[in-house]
Amino acid sequence: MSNPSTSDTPATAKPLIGVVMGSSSDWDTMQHAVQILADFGVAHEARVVSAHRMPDDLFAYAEQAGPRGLQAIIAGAGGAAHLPGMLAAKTTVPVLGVPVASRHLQGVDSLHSIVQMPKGVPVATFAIGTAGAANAALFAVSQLALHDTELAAKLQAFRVAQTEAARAMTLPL
Ligand code: RP5
Repeated sequence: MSNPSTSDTPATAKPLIGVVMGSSSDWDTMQHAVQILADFGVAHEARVVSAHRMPDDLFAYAEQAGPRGLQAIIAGAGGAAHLPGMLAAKTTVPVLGVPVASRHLQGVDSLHSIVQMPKGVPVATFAIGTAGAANAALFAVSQLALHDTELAAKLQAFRVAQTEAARAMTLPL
């Protein structure tokens, strides 16, 4: 998997989904969101936008998200994970928050930081770690698929393949 700075879809494709994270150390988790978007052929971009280390960039990204045509922002962060909430404070583009597992508190701190938004500023919050990153992307795909029949067919095929894989599971008995 490539580095975040090189994972944008081609410049000709206008990104529909923005994937942002607080640090390059979040990439191991957030690449799972990017992989899903790539698999479904959804135009996207991925970049580091740190709430605490580059707050002006965070505000600019949020303010430009709507005018740039982003349909959702998937935001992953760990620890004092203010990135998703502060993005949501500055844009009405839906923000999907992914708590990244932190070094000391295993991501429970990240989860609490992201999920406990005050009334009126929502962040859709997903599971800690790679499942949350993948599911945030699948959720974004499902929202886009409401108005894209080709994408809806791909999503249905994904679900069928997943069901077949589960049915084929065996146990070491
Ligand atoms: C957060 O701090 C990032 O989202 C990351 O999960 C965490 C640690 O960042 P690094 O110290 O690894 O850059 O802002």
